[in-house]
Amino acid sequence: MSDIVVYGVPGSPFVRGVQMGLEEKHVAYRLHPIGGQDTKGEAHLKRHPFGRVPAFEHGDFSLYETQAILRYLDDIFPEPAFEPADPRAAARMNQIIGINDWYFFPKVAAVIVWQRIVGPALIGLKTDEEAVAAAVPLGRTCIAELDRLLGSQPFLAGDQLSIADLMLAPQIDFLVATPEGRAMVQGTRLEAWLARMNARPSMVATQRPEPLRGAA
Ligand SMILES: N[C@@H](CCC(=O)N[C@@H](CS)C(=O)NCC(=O)O)C(=O)O
Repeated sequence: MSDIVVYGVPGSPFVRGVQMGLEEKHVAYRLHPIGGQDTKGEAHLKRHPFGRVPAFEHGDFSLYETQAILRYLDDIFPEPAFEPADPRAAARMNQIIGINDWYFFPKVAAVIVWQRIVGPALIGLKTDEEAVAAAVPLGRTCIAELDRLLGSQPFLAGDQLSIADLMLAPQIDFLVATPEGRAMVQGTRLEAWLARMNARPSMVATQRPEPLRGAA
């Protein structure tokens, strides 16, 4: 059995990013599924005191925070490299991770995807239309900026797949399952990028489970 364990809610974009990293590197791992309602439970808080997913173990080494996990994987399994050697490409990758962690996930994707898909599917939530509408302007800014940074490159930080693609593809794939997300991404170069990412075996192998797969 693999000594790598990913603890996470199946389908969560951050969890999926770590799983994709392991799939891309062809490293065996075990997904220990956590229920959405169990992230703040005692057992999981011991792994992740902030009650989030993913949490990660490699033998006796435990870690949380998606980008830290992906950087660690890149250090111990160097091929294929996820961090560009070119300083400017590496800086772009880090910039895009920052956009995801500070603006795009917490203020846009988490709000719209929760209100439109996850909340209704898992707890029968009635969508708060005002919350969705309030998240759209920043969403447009994030998507416009990611589109600009992608430009005509194959991947977000240049010629090679990087941690930026691994973190953003699961987020944007989830967002475009909502009408607001589809409208934001339509007509941008991110559409073709997402199609290329969705064709990768790492994305195919880490599909969201059924209740979270459908379009809102
Ligand atoms: N900064 C964290 C963010 C992780 C995060 O927010 N994960 C979400 C799921 S995509 C989560 O755990 N949500 C559950 C909750 O808030 O209870 C990371 O990079 O791993």
